[in-house]
Amino acid sequence: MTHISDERIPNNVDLGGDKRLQRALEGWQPHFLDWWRQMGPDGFQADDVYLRTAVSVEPGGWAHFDHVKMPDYRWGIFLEPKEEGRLLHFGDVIGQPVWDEVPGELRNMLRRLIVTQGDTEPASVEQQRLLGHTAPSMYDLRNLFQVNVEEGRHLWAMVYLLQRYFGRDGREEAEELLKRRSGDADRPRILGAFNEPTTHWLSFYMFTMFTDRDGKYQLSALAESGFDPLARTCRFMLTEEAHHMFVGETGVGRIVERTCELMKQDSNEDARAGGGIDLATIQKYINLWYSVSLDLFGGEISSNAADAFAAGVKGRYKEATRYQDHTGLGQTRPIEEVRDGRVVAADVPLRNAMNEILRDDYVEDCQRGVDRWNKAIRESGVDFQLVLPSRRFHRAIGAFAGVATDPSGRLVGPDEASRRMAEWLPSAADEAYLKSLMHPVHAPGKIAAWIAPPRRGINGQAFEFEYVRRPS
Ligand code: BYC
Repeated sequence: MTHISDERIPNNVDLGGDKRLQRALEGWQPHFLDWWRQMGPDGFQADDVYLRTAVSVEPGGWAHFDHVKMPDYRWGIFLEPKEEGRLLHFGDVIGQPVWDEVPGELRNMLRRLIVTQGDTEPASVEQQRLLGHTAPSMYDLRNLFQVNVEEGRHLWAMVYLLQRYFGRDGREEAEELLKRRSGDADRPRILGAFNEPTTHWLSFYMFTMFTDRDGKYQLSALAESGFDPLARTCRFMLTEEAHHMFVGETGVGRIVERTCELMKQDSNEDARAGGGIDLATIQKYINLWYSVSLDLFGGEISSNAADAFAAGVKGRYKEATRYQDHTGLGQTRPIEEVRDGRVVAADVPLRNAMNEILRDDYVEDCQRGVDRWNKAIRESGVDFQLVLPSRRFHRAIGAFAGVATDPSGRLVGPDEASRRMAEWLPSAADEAYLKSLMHPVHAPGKIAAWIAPPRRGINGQAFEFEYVRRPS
C-alpha cells in the first residue's frame, strides 16, 4: 500500500496527525490513480507538463510551477485557514457558532451536496480525456491538462470531506465517485451537463466558459456554508476555478478573433472558406452549453434550496457582503412558468427561489464575457453580435423543461421546433465540420489555423515555451 506522507499529499489538515483519515485516504488513493490512468488524459501520462501545483494556502502558495508527469502530480488537500469566532450568518440559525463537525440532522443534506459537487470533478476529466490528441497548440494542451489535474484535486477536496466527516457512508460515496462514468447509460454522472460529450475544442472552451462558471457560483454559495470545513474548502477551490474560466473565455475569444480575421480575408466574409469556424456555428455552441449549464442550478422553485438556505448550509452569492437581510423571509420573487400555452409569472417565497437567484448572478457574469467577445467582433469591423439565448430555451430542468421555444424564448410548436433545430443547436453536420478541423499542433510556438494565439503565455513564459515535453 502506498504510504501517504505530507510530502506526497501537500496539505494543511494535519494529515500526518490523523491516523484514521490517513488510512482511509491510503485505501482510496490507489483507486484514484487507477481511475486517473484509465479515464484521465489519454496518451499523455508519460509527458512532462508545465503545471501549477497548490503547495500551501499562503498568497502565491497555490502557484508553484514545474514540469511534472501527470500521474505524479501532488494532489493536495487545502482549506482556507479557520476564521476564529465565525458565526452562522443566514437562514434560521443566524448568530450561532459555525459547525466544525456535521450536525446529525443535516447529515443527509450535506452529504448529497458534497457528493453532487464531487461527482462533477471526475466527470469533467472523463469528458475531456481524448482532447489532447487534437490540441490546437502546445499552450492549449498544457491548459487542458492543468484544468484536468485541478479537477482531480477538487475531487480530492470533496473526498477529504466525505472521508473525514461522514464515516463509513463517506468512504462508500468516495468509492462511488470513481465508479460512475460520464455518458454511461447504466452509471451516468449525476448532473446533465456532465454527461454531454466534449468532442472537440470549441466545446471544451464553451464548457470551461459556461459550465465551470456554474462551478464558481455553486462553490461560492457553499463557501458561505455554516459547515465550516466545506466553506473553507470551497474558498480555496475558487482560487483555481478562475484559471479554468480564463481558459474558456479567452479560448472562445481567440476563435472569434481568428474568425473575424478570416472573414476579412474572404470576399464573401466566409470564415469556413479559410478553414475557420463561422460565427453562426459559434452561436449554436453558445446556445447548447449555456442552456445545459443553466440546468445545473436546479429548478426555479426548489424546496431543497429553501431547506439548505434555512439551515445555513447553502447561501446566496456573496451572502455575507451583498445583502442586508439574511433571513430571506417575508419576500417574494416572480418566477415564470407556462400555463395554458402562455408564459405567466407568479410570485414565489424568496427562499424557494434561491436557485433562480443564484442563476441571476451567473447570467450576468456570462453576459459580461459575451460583451467582451462582441467588442472584439466590433473592433475587427465585422457586423455581427453573439447573444446569450433566453433562459427558457432548451431546458431539461425546471419550469421550461421540455417546453419548445426559440432562442429568444418565444414558445413554438413542435413542427417549428423540429424544423428549425439545426439553426439553433449544433447539427450533425456542424459536429462533423468541427471535427474535420481538429488536428494536433503539438510543436512549440505553432498554432492551428482556426484560432488566434494567446496574447501571452503561462506564468510569464512565452507562447513558444515548451509547455509539454513528449517522452523521448
Ligand atoms: N441534472 O430541487 P431541485 C462544477 C435534480 S459545477 C440532473 O430543483 P436542487 C464543475 C436534483 O438533484 C458545480 N438532475 O434541485 C464545473 C433533485 O433530485 P432529488 C457543481 C438535477 O437540489 C466544471 C431534483 O432534480 N456543484 O463544480 O435545489 C468542471 C430536484 O431538484 C439537475 C453543485 O452541484 C440537473 N442539472 O439543486 C468541474 C453544488 N438539477 O434529490 C466542476 C451542489 C436538479 O429530488 N449541488 N436535479 O433526487 C447543489 O447545490 C444542488 O444539488 C443542485 C440542484 C444545484 C445541483
